[in-house]
Amino acid sequence: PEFYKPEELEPKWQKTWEKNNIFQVTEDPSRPKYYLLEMFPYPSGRIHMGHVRNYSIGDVVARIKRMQGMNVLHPMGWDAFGMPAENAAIANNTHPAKWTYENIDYMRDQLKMLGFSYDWDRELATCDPDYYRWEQLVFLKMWEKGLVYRKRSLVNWCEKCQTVLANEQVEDGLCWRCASPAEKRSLDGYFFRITDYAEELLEWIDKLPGWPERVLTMQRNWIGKSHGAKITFNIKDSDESITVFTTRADTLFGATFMSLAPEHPMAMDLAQGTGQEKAVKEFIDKVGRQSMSERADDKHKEGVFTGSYCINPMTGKEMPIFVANFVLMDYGTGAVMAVPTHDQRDFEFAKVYDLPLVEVIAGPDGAVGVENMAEAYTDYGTLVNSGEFNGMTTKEAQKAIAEALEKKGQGSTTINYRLRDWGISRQRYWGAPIPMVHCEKCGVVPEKAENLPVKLPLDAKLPETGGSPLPTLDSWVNTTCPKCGGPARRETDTMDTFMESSWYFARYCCPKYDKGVLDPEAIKYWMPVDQYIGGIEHAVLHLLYSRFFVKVLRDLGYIEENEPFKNLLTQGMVIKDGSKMSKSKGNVVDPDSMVKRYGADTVRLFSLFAAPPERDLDWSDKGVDGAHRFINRLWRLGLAVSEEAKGAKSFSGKVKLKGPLADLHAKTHETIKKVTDDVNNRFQFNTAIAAVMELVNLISLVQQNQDLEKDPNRAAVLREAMEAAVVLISPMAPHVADELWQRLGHEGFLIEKPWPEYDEAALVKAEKLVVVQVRGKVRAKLTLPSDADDEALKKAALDDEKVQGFIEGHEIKKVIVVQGKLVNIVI
Ligand code: ANZ
Ligand code: ZN
Repeated sequence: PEFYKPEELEPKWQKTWEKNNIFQVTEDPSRPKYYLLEMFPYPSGRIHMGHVRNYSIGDVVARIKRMQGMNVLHPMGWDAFGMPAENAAIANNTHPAKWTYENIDYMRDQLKMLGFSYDWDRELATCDPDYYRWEQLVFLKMWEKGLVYRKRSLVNWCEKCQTVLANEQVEDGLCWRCASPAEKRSLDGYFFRITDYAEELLEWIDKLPGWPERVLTMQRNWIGKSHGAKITFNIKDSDESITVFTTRADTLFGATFMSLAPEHPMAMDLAQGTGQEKAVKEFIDKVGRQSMSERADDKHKEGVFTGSYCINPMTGKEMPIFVANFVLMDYGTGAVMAVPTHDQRDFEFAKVYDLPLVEVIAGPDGAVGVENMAEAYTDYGTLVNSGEFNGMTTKEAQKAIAEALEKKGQGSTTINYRLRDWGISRQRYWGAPIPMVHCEKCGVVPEKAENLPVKLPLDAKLPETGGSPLPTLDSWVNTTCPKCGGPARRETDTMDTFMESSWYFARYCCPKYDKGVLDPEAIKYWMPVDQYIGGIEHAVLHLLYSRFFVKVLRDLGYIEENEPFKNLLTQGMVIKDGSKMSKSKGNVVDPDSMVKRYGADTVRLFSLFAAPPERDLDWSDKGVDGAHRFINRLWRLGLAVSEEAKGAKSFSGKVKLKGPLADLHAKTHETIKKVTDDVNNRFQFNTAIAAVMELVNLISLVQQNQDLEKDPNRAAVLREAMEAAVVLISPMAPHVADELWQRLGHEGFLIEKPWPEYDEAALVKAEKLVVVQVRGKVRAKLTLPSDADDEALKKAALDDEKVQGFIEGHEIKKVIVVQGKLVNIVI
């Protein structure tokens, strides 16, 4: 027998596919389009199993949609800017560009080795000036439109990575990349007005039925819309006032002090002349050194009295003003009216600093009395101790109190979002330059569009200490002002790399277009992405920025779509021995060595078979062996059938079959139906593969069944079943499938063949005649499915009306089934 040799046949087919350009696509208005996209990789050096899984899932969908008659766009490229390139460059004494492009070359070969059906003609790398020049143009257009602004702000700073981190890049107070504590710094930077789009981003969440609910919820929470009120408190013995944001205006009568963020602009002023100056200054400095996680931490709630008071607009009572570390400057107004009876943080704070408690909300059991309160009552209820508002519910009072304050000019209802504007400046080298210039005379001036791209200089040498070489690179910094022509300094910050990934999917539609950001025709044809596939870890960062960016591109006239991704599939992690594969855990399985050992088809098949896409996949060597055995079996059987059915055509379905051949014919069509159902939209590749495995088992049984050797339909039925198995498995294991297809006497590539259709008539089970005897006499003849087992036969016999007439009133002693054809009832 000829052995299955993936090391020979896989490279052979990959070359043939490439030579025939079968994965290349162009816009074709006569065919429905399908845009399938997997999240592009960072060129870190090597493909890992997470990629293999992500891209295997995508490849199956791409191939099936293509076979189902769609014009499928399936591109691949590289998210190529970013810090690891700088770190690797320093460590290996090389240049980030060299490191990046070498990695790309290596990883491209790896992807090709796995046989994915990418249109490599559309490959793009975001570090290529031909890519980022258009991003720079979009930036300039956004600047013109006022969607970018510059401001000095406290930013999250990672000392280790020497860079600013976006809020989204700080997780539990730690840098998302290196997990060291995030600090704060005051820096000038560029911000995108994503908050202008908060409401629209929120509204469209309800119009994305093809996204997992989990991701939508995370985005909803991230945008964090709160209905509440702004309330203004006058400062005692002063003309000034402080405004707070509260979601609980109904508790205003219980507000007994105020808390300001340490960064609040009035914090120091309020202390002037009160004797508290030193204490307040020391406290502010101390909090400035605390990490965000310490500040958010429940155990570290602390504050200091400013020495000043404000006046409660309802009770007229004085409220001491504190500075407290748990109040954040970038939420609401940076000031909080503290209600210790109904807010737990305020309650704990009041206990420490001995501040008054006034109960204003009674629960279902009535007011409890402040002396009995062990903790704040934070639920809604009925107002007490609140003057004219007593007896109102929380809801009623929120409205009534806001209205009363509005009359006095001291408040109004408002909406607050948790979402912050997107700071995109990075003090990094390996990123897209921000196309701005600083002129002493003209200030901050945008570069002229005709001067784009502002190319990142590749002759820069990275400082050993980390950080960017750009500020000290004179040839880069010294430039002329685009406005006045005088000497000026070039911006040395680069863009957040999340910018590149926020629109790459659009550029794939026209990667070589050189007349503008996007080719309107191509964009109109391909966008939106019909199916996007990637990791859940991008639920808010990348997926929210991309949604924002498409809305910006729309408002700039580059695109008509409102949303980038119609459907989203978030695949689970690849784990081994119970934890995510990672270098630190030492449980990494390298795709290269797996492909070398088993072939790409086995690796692909296993990663699709071992779990449904959204679940975590537990890597198991036994499982890989199993997948490999299955492919070997398919191979041997495929060759045997191709030999035996050489002259035969595939079964036409026109002749009535009997016995095992009828069963195999029915099974073939059942399998086509099941696989089609499983893969279409439900992406249940694991059960689809299991169904093909069952079909292959049955083919094997029939093929070995010598009783059938004389049946004239045998070869045709075997061929029909074998061809179905090969076609159905081809999206998962394309190399072996194309080879067997050829061995079965066909030309061409399966991806170019239509997806098989099942014959409804064939699904009707083959039948057999069963004879029922009672006391040795034939009493009934039953027609039953040919695969009915002994138990089913017994039951059918005993349930039969005629038979029941003969056994009624008798005790049944025994029921014997003979050779699956005869039921003998002994009474
Ligand atoms: C008074 C009050 C009484 C509050 C009460 C709550 C309960 P969400 O729902 O997340 O929007 N707050 C406002 N600005 C803050 C800031 N910069 N830092 C920390 N906390 C701040 O939360 C809104 C509530 O969070 C506001 O309502 C305010 O406390 C607090 F019984 O005001 B509340
Ligand atoms: Zn100038």
